[in-house]
Amino acid sequence: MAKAQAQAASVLLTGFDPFDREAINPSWEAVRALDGWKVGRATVHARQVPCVFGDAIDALTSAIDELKPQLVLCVGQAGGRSEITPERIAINIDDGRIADNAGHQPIDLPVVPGAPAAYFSTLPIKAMVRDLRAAGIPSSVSNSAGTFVCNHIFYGLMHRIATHPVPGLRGGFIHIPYLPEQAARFPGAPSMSLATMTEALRIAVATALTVQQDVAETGGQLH
Ligand code: PCA
Repeated sequence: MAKAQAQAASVLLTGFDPFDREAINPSWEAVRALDGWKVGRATVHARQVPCVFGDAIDALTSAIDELKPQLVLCVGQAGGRSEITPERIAINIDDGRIADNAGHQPIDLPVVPGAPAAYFSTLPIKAMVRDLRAAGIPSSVSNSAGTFVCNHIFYGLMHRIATHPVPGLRGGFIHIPYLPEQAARFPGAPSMSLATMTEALRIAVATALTVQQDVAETGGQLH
C-alpha cells in the first residue's frame, strides 16, 4: 500500500496570494478548488505561493521536492485579460511595474543570473487552447507572461526542470482573468466566473496529462 502510494503520480498546481490591493486572487481560488482531485492515476495537490520575487520560487521548489510531481502547472491572475491563456515562454528578467507583496520592485534584473534568456513551456499549450474552446471556454495562447512575479515563477519552474531533469516531468503556466467581483471595481474590465475557471483548469490538466505531442494549430499574433 505504501509502495503503491509512493508510486502514485501527482500533479502540482500553484496559485498566488492576493496582490496589488486586491482581496482575492482567482488563481488561488481556482487551484484550491481542485486540491485532492483524482485525474487518471494522478492526484492534484494545490499550493499557495506568495506574490514575492524569490520567495515564490522557493515555495515552488519546496513543493516540487516534497511532492515529486509529474506535472507542474502554475497559475496567476492577469487582470484585463478576457480568456484563459496558457503561456508560451518565460523570460529571464524581473521588471516590476509595481512592488511585490514584500515591497520589492526589481528593475531589469535576471531571474537567474547567467541562465538562458528564455525557456518554452513544455506543456501542450495549443492542445489546451483547442480543448478549452471545444468546451465553450474562451482561450488563447499568450506569448508573454509579463515581467512580474508570474513570469518569475514560470522562469524558475522551467529552469528547475531544465537543470534537474526528471523523466516525464513537464511544466508550464496559465494566466486567468479577474473574477466578476474584482472586475466590478474596474468598469469595462473582463472577468470569468470561478466555476468556469476551475473547469478550465481541469481541462488544462487533463490535456497536459494525455497529450504528449502538441498539435500544430496557429496560436500566433501579429503584435
Ligand atoms: N499575477 C501576477 C503575479 C501574481 C499573480 O497572480 C503576474 O501576472 O505577474
